[in-house]
Amino acid sequence: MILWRNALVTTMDGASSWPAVEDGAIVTDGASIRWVGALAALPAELRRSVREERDLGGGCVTPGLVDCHTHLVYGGQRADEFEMRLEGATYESIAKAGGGIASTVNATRHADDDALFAATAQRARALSAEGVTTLEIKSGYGLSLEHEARCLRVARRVGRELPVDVRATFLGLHALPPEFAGRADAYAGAVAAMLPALHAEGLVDAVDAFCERIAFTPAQTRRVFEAARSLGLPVKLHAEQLSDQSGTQLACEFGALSCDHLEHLSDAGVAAMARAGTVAVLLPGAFYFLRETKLPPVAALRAAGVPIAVATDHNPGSSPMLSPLLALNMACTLFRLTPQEALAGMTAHAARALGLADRGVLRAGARADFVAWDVDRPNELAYWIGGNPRRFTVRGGARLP
Ligand code: DI6
Ligand code: FE
Repeated sequence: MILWRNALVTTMDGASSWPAVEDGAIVTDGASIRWVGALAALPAELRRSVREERDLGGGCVTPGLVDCHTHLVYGGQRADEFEMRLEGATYESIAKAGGGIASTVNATRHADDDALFAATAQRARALSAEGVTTLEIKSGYGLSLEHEARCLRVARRVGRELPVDVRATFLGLHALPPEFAGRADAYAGAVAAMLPALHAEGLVDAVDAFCERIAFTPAQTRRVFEAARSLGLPVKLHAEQLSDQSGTQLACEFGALSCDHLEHLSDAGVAAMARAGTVAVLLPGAFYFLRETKLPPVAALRAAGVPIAVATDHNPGSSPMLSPLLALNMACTLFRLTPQEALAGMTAHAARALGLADRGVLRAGARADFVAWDVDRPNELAYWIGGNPRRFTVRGGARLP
């Protein structure tokens, strides 16, 4: 067993865990946490089993960050589209004119496996450099069985070759590929039909869809969700981002792990989430980058007791964000989350949004994933704009180089 000592330890395990255990310590046993608390309260018997002591450096320790919503696998980038938007084009008008997601699909299909992996790994390294230890990665820029499988294999390879745990999400219902132009219903059927093979190859941990007027209808989404349910796969949804489609209520009918974006969420949608125990994933990067003005209903979500998560939504079109700490800051400045809520949103609640009960908090029995930060108080993680105070990361009980 290893005793990690000399830090303010913020466990994120319940509301009273904020801000921190002064002079805190963590005892790890292999990949798991055996004990967390104030060093002075460490039971003598446990102390005797400690073989090694490590210094956390006197700053703050938090759970490893969980980025529960990213679109990390894609070819190319969309800086030209950013320029076009600055000249007056809108995200929706670009998408309708065949740019937007479609241009990334083209670049992704033309990138070879190694190039796709290299680009994705570089982005994953940026997230991990700011303390991310668990990462969700969606497909959604392949849009055919062959290319969606390639994207999901790249996601799995990131999990094997980089020091992050990856959850892979199939987002086949992201945009209409050119070969299905004008045939969205047929494409929804084709996406549902892709699932068994992807699942059989072990490439899918969850199924997502983009339910929006510029994307897919609730009926098309339902078709894919039914295919997911028949395979026992959990679902989540890009819901009410640009308009209210009541996709949230549909997703909650399927017991969705999370509904994400939610700027246009209605009271009925909030109530459905509360009933289903679905996590609300807020994505301030996309709100910021698209210069949205309609805020997600944070007060209503809070009042209903819906757990709120925060993620980068990294993608080339609406959130080219590679900083989880900046997402925390934006969740506070733009959405008025408290720093405690923001950090819970990228730890405990983000883990729940991925269906992972063994992480996101520091407690006995949880995975020993934590970050030592060079800050005095945990609220600083949501305070600084830029700069990276990460000192080191411990993942599965081992300090990363
Ligand atoms: N919502 C988004 O904001 C991203 N995907 C989605 O479903 C945008 C993806 C892109 O523009 O490439
Ligand atoms: Fe997204």
